[in-house]
Amino acid sequence: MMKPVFKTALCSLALATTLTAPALAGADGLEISDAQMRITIPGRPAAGYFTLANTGSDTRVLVGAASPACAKAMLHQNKMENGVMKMLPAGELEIAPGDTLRFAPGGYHVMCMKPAADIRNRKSVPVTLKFKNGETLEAEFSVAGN
Ligand SMILES: [Cu+2]
Repeated sequence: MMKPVFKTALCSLALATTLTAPALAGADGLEISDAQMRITIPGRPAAGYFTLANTGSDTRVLVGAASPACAKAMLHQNKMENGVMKMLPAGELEIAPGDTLRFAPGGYHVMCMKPAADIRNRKSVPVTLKFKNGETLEAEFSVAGN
């Protein structure tokens, strides 16, 4: 497993060592691994990271996320602009057959607004990834940083 090398405000916490979570349900030809929800301090958004491989024969387009553990979940991207780290909506993310999309500190993340009050006490939370063709992929994201 590759470890992210970026440092941002959201990723200053130690990495959990066991991050692999099997997909619970979903879409053929999509394999999610290393799914984690990283929490920082209470009241701040949590950040979801994962690796998503397209092992199917069609291009998939990731368009959104949802979780009962977040008041709202959004796909975001960190971008360095003029020396300042900015956060932008990720938009639609295409994954061609054979390609892997990585959400990792310093790049893409699932922004989990208003995480559930008890998230710190939970081992994992379910997150549903949404695709343009209407498919969804639900996976358990292990809670890291607590
Ligand atoms: Cu964000």
